[in-house]
Amino acid sequence: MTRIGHVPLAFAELAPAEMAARAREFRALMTARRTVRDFSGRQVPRELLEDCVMTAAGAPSGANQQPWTFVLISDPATKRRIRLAAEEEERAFYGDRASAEWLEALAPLGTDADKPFLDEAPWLIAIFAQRWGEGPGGRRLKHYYVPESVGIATGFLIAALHNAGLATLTHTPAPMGFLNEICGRPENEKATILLVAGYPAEGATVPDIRRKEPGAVIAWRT
Ligand code: IYR
Repeated sequence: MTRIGHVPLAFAELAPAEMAARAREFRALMTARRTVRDFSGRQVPRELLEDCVMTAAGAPSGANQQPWTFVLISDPATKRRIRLAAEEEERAFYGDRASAEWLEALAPLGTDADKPFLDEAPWLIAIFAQRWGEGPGGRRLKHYYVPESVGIATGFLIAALHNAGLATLTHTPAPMGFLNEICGRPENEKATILLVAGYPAEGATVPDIRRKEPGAVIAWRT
């Protein structure tokens, strides 16, 4: 395979004061993001979702293979099927699959097997990681750094949705194989996260959590 052509980088240098201000503002914006579990049924236009997803699709990926598929679901019947299938898995998880240690870690958040947000929120985004793709002549093309790439894209997506004024929840029913069937995705794709997006319900509350201090998350070697 030949090297692809190169084009000039579009880079607009900012004044240092502007850089500092933007870093601060973005920190404040993103720190204010909270995982929401109570969603309103208010509609959200699909164009908003498309812009946010295309922000995610611009994330860096291993060998630029862009190994992701985002399934955008607003159809009530499909959301209901997903809710029912997820709650079945969750009942097994909270019933006997999860270790006592795991349940203890979750207890402060007060989560349980009921997932009403899966059919109340206007949008579900099922994020699929493509373990392999299609190469020349329909041959199987191995993808590299798939979990890292899809994780980065998911971070972009959560940031984009928050920036657009939407509440989000990262939901991970396990196992998630049922999403392939409901979303009609092929076997090379593995569901990684089911992202719930919409407006928060009126009066929604969130756990009173604290973020770790800089000293606990940063190790400087200057
Ligand atoms: N998937 C389950 C359990 C769960 C696990 C973790 I780790 C969380 O941070 C939250 C929930 C559920 O969605 O309830």
